[in-house]
Amino acid sequence: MPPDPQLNNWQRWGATDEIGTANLITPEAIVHAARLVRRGVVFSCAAPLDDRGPVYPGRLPPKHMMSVSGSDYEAGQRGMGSDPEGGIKFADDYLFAALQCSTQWDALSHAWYGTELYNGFSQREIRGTTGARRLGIEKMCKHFVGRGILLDVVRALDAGERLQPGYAITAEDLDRATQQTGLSVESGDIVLVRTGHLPWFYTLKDKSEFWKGAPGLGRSTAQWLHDHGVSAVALDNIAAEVQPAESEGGILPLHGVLIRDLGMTIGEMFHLEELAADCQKDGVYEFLFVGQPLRITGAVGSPLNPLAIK
Ligand code: UVW
Repeated sequence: MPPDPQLNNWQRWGATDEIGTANLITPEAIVHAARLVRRGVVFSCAAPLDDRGPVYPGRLPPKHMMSVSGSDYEAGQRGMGSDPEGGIKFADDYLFAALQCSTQWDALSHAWYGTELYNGFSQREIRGTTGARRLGIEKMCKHFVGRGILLDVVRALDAGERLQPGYAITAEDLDRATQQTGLSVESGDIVLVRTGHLPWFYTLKDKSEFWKGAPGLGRSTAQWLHDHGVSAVALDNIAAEVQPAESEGGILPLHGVLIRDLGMTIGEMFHLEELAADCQKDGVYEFLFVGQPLRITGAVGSPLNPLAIK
């Protein structure tokens, strides 16, 4: 997809900006979002972070490992840090995981085309040794607290349990889903788009089915997200955008437009089922959204446990 000059945020927040559309979340927007908490109910939009979930081809599944467990004590070994006098005991563990696993944010240093990242930073800023010197995920450590809005495209299109693999969500679909909420998408909103695709993975016996395609954002949604001043967009699919890509788009072309051209952070593999069921029940599709990445220096992505609070 050739770059579209209408779809570009470079220099909008200055030459040194590293947070892109997160700038759209103003203090006023955060105060407004906090006031949306009425019932005190909290929804986790995280999929389980374990080796049973989907992993993008080419990445390893996350591996959680115990270094000190109850079994060690049963076997007569004393765990690291435990009390030699027989008091306190500790269990310890490790996680070996791609930072693009499970529910994740793609940092603004995760995807680009040509030789420049968002805001014109050189691809040389992403070092093989120390990671991203610019646009690392740690720059987002206090962003993505704001008003969340769920656009349930599955429901809006009356699509049953999920959108079909390969379905490209259009700007009109987003309008329809927005209409269904009775709200409008405002500048600074964090928009969660439900496809129903991720839950399907867990029901499949033959997981290869899952990799034949995915519903997701189509080309026309980039302009829509830009026009509405969306600060971040997250979906319950593998790569946010539709797969395979629409014609002549190359692979994952929206990553280039959203991340590199607009500086918009993308969320993938969000778990939206409980939140969607609740929104359908009480008719309230807006909430306080709290979704910080881990503050990993120089990382180009991060798993997270996003919360929707109503
Ligand atoms: C790739 O990085 C290829 O995809 P994603 O951003 O969906 O993890």
